[in-house]
Amino acid sequence: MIEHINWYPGHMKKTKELIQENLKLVDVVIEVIDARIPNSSRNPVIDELVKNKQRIIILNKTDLADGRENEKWANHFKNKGSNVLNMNCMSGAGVTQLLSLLTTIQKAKNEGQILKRTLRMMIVGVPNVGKSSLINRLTGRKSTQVGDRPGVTKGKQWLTIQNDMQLLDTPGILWPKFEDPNVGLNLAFCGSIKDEIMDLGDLALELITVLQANYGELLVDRYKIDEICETPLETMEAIALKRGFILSGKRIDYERTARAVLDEFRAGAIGRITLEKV
Ligand SMILES: Nc1nc2c(ncn2[C@@H]2O[C@H](COP(=O)(O)OP(=O)(O)O)[C@@H](O)[C@H]2O)c(=O)[nH]1
Ligand SMILES: [Mg+2]
Repeated sequence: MIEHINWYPGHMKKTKELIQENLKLVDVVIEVIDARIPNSSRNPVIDELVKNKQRIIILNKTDLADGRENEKWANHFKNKGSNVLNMNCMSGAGVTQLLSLLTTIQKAKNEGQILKRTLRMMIVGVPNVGKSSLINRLTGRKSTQVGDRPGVTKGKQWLTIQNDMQLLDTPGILWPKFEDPNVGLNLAFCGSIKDEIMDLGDLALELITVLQANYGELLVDRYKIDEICETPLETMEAIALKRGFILSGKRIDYERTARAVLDEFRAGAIGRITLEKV
């Protein structure tokens, strides 16, 4: 299903150039990824794009992901030599740590300099990982629209975070990886790919397949089903029956069931789930 999606390869070159333009202006790149899918939500050419810049990886939406897996992922990135911080933009947990890391970086940058220079940064990431939410957290303003907007604006504005620290107002929207169908599915589960271009029933079935293999008890608890069924389709039907998602003629309303499972997964209502293990 997902292989047939036309990702926006036509815009890729353009996006890359736009981000590169903006990157020239900053000292630090803050790369936001989704803690539920830390691998799939990384841009494949981010390393090449960022090259010599200092980078901080933000593992966001940690409230929706498995706590133990959050720690494992953070250690994984640390071991690879990256600055990494766990974040929850809904509660603000992690923001203080980010500010103190930025202060450390700023001090190092100005070490031995007569003129103290402003530390400038930019937030980048694939759609829906929480870039705008993080900008709002850092600036304490509601100026950045939360929700998806493509591209990087030309009329740049610098928002002051604190003394001699500035943030580019618009996040750099990176394209997701697209070569691996599993990556596509993960991004779709987490809402980084528009639902309109997929069959929701198929998508929910794929999600149930992953959930029942790894988080079966959570599904049983959430939907009060007796047990995980042999096939994901049967599990989906059991969920539909429990919820009363039945159409006239006693037909199962697959679409409504699919919508419910996807919405509830995305909202964290099924539980704290990490889809990608280290
Ligand atoms: N649960 C949870 N939701 C978040 C978090 N950060 C952002 N969101 C939500 O994720 C959605 C996308 O956020 P947004 O900031 O617009 O992402 P962007 O596309 O990367 O700019 C919004 O509904 C946010 O409220 C987080 O840490 N936890
Ligand atoms: Mg945004």
